[in-house]
Amino acid sequence: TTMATGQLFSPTTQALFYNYKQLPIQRMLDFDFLCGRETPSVAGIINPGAEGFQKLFFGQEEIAIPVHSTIEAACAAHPTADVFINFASYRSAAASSLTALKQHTIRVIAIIAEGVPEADTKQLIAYARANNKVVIGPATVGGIQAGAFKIGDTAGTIDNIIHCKLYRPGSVGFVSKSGGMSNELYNTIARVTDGIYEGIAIGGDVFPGSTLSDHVLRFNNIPQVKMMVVLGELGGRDEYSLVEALKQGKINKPVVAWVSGTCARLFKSEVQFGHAGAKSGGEMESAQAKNQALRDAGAVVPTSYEAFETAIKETFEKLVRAPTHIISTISDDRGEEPCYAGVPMSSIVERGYGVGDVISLLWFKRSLPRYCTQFIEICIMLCADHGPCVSGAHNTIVTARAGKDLVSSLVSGLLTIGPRFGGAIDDAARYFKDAYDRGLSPYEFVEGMKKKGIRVPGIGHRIKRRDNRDKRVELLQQFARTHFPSVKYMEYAVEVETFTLSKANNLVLNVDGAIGSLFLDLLAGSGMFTKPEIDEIVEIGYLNGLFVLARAIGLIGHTFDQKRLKQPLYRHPWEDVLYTK
Ligand code: Q5B
Repeated sequence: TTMATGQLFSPTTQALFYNYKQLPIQRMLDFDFLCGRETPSVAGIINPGAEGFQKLFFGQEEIAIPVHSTIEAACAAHPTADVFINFASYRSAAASSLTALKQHTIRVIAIIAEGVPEADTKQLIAYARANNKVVIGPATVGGIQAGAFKIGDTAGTIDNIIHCKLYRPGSVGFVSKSGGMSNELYNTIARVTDGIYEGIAIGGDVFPGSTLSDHVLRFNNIPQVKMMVVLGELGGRDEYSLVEALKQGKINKPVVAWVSGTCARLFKSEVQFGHAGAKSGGEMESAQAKNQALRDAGAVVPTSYEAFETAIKETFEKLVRAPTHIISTISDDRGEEPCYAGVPMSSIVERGYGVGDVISLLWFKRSLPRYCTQFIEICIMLCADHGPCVSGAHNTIVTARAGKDLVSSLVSGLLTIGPRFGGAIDDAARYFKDAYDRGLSPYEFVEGMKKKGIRVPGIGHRIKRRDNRDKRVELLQQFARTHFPSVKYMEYAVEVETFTLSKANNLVLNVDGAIGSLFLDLLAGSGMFTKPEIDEIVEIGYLNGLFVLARAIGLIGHTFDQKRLKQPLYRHPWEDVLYTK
């Protein structure tokens, strides 16, 4: 990065101060001391015709700063002082600035004087540009890099510097035409952001040595600067070069801008405001036109100066509070060890937790009593497999025999889980809960479902019959009767089964129906869930997850089994297909 496009100052930057002005120099040194700088930021003073030392304070200590009679002598004596702060009057400012610019040790000059002839300034600008040097001003208070370096009177008294937190860097790059208003903005920016990184007042002349856009482009290259605030003013076209830079996509950090002087329209004739440059020449140079152009180019431009603070605040908050794209509430892997619902891995192991506990943490976001986690584990164990002939295992076997990998074989089996095969638990819970809670008799419930043309979920099985009951259902019921405080939903499901069995032998309460009704008892009887939580669990449908998880164990087993047996590609036999028209 060249100097003109990057950092101007650092906490070790030193300046030469032209014309002995005690107050601004002392303020620079006070700032240095406040920031904890090791060296004073003023290396030497140039006082034409005088030589010697000037005594000033650096904290409580008095220091002697060398005084030189010429710019050349000062530069020779302080070759590392690369900033030239020019407090000359408007009469001699241009000549002394040009001499300073010509010294190879000087990189940046700040010209404080107001009223420097425009032709002279233009010459300075041309020289500076050609030699990759930066001119701040004329007609400026200067600028500041928070916590590092301050030009002259910038930011006023020490109290104000503390108040505006300028003793340490923030992340806002600020550039203003007006020096007085920059003080105001240092305050505002400190209130609504983490503070200023660097603030520059370019000065109120028609031809500033460096422009608003020069500094915004420079800030854009400084990593510590996260956003820019620009305060322009009516008159001149400087803001349009910023508009151009924005339009050309040269600036990728947010710019909040305001061009002051919107009140100029209230006057019948053209008004010259405080700055030489601050007069509205034509419509293009009006504050309104420049605000609109900046807004159109993508800057954040408020509707009034009063709304400037809010615009800065909101832009900053968007930066620091970047909206997240994912919310997660069940686990956290950022600490020393992962946590499930706040429980660290080590406690899970130390406390001898089982997979039922892990499921209760990750699915239900709480530790459930032992009988509940044991019930979950029994569900997982009992549903892990049901032989090779069921839909899921069949698909997995066919896929494994087609030479596919574990994950493909597994998911091809899992994909069959649904309303008919294994995935009826949620619907069983929904319908049983609704019927029981509404006080429907089994007859009313089953006949009501029939009228609607819906098969009762959890009822019916392909091979299980009244005289060949499903052992898994019995085991689950036994466990629940022994350990659950209440099994009212299960009893209801059994009454429903008694009724359906009176219609057909195969309409037994199946494993899905048993788990669905028993889980309702677990949710209602454990005292661990509120009514709305139970409704949400049933509505979202957590319980098919138990079958999916369990059967994955069996499907993985079937995949390994087929691979172990080196089974060839499966082809269904013709004899088993009815070919018909
Ligand atoms: N009928 C399970 O049917 C099956 C009726 C019904 C009213 C019912 C069927 C069903 C609800 C869904 C359900 C989970 C498709 C089952 C599981 C895991 C598994 C699997 C394994 C494992 C079986 C005969 C007559 C017809 C039907 C009527 C049947 N079910 N009426 N409500 N629920 N159930 N699924 O044998 O008058 O002749 O037209 O959809 O809970 O998947 O091991 O295999 O661990 O892997 O094909 O246990 O019950 O009976 O279709 O021939 O019907 O009964 O309307 O009446 P089937 P169908 P009609 S556990």
